[in-house]
Amino acid sequence: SHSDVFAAVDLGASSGRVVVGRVGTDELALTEVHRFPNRPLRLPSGLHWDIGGLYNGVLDGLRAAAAAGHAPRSVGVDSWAVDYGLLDASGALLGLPHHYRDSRTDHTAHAFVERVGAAELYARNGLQYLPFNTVFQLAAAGGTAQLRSARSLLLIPDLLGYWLTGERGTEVTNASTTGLLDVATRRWSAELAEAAGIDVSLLGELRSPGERIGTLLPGPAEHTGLDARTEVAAVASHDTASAVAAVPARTERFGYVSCGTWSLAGLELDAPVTTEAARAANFTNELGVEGTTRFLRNIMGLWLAQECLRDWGLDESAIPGLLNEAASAPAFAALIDAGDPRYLAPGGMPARIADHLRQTGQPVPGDRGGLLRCVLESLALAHRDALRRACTLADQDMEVVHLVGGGARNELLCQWTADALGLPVEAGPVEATAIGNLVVQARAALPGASHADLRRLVYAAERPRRYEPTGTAAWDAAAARMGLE
Ligand code: LFR
Repeated sequence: SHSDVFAAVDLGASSGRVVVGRVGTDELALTEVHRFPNRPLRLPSGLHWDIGGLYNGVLDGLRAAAAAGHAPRSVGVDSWAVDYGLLDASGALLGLPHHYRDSRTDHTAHAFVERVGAAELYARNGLQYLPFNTVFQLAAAGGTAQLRSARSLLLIPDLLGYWLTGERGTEVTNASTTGLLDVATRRWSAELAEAAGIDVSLLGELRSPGERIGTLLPGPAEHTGLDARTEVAAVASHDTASAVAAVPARTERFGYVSCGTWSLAGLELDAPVTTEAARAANFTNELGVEGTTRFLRNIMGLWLAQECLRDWGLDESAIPGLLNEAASAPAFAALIDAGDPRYLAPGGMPARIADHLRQTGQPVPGDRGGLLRCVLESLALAHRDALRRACTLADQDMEVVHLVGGGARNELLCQWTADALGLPVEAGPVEATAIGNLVVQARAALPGASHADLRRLVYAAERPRRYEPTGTAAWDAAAARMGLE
């Protein structure tokens, strides 16, 4: 038996981490060597990512790995999707990347869809409508000095990969979230680029998960203390693609919810589904590892709860107490549509939820536990709706749901998702994204290992916790009340 060490850089909306993993034929052992906050910048020009701070966090994490004696064979970077930096002809970054929750696409995204036609757009890119898709961000940036001077566009993980290695390119799972990739050919679409008002040459050469990007530049090698021959590898650089790659499924008939700041709920398919019904239900066809399609829908996720906590001035230590209060609050007293883009922007979340409840003639919970219960029940209902619709649209069935990511720690959400669906939920791993990042790197070093083998490896190392459904009747009634499946 053979094993190797790899490093995963996993950037999330509120924190980044560097995880070292030893992966072998029957071994998967993780060590988190560094975790750092990701604090967005609110500036007069809008909401941005502190990309310099993130890059320093990456370097610090790799240095921590080297200092602890790890010598990773390669490093892989994943992050959230759609956001990008623009480079000028010399390779210099033109301004801070915008945050996908920035409001500048609020009006332009719809206008773009009207101009191109929703059906035409879906037939071309197969993506659900989300106002922040890269294609809409670029349309909103039309006429800016930055876009005029730009000679290349790099998605966040590819930008960091460029700083680490000097090599440019675009990893394809993340490219599939831009709205600029042709869903049929899986190449950049010149028509979509033109519609967005950019030259297709701005978009980098595509690379696949598992491909080599390059070796560390002298600067990063020196700063981190890693060997200059350390490779940077393309992984499934869209965090959700990495998370789905790590789903510890033992059957092909599974649904998944990658549950953290967002809940991404859907199926892994061999081919995209771009029917009119799929478009009307706002399902997306993003790319996964091994040429698979991630047929899923975005649901607001734990963002709803995180933003309530922030508004109340509470930190993570308040969560267990609040969850206890939620567990004893009245059931199904108030429900919201957890897929509604009205919850996209930061700020004032409890008041926005209360407004929504009043508008729909529902009582507003009188305490925090009640509001949290409203959020979690609404999320469980949204998971049910998305997964049931995905099965209908793709003509598949499902016998188990894998819930991975930070949400797997939330016992109420896992149990309620099982109850709502009337299916067992297997919860975990919490660090699915980092694990997916690592196993994709390891794949090259484990000849003959199939994707199913890697999933079994994850299952053995991080045995999920199983939640059996305890009765769906009340959930059927709640779903009917909300007009959901
Ligand atoms: C999850 C995620 C989602 C994507 C959203 C914005 O972290 O990557 O898949 O829709 O963030 O990029």
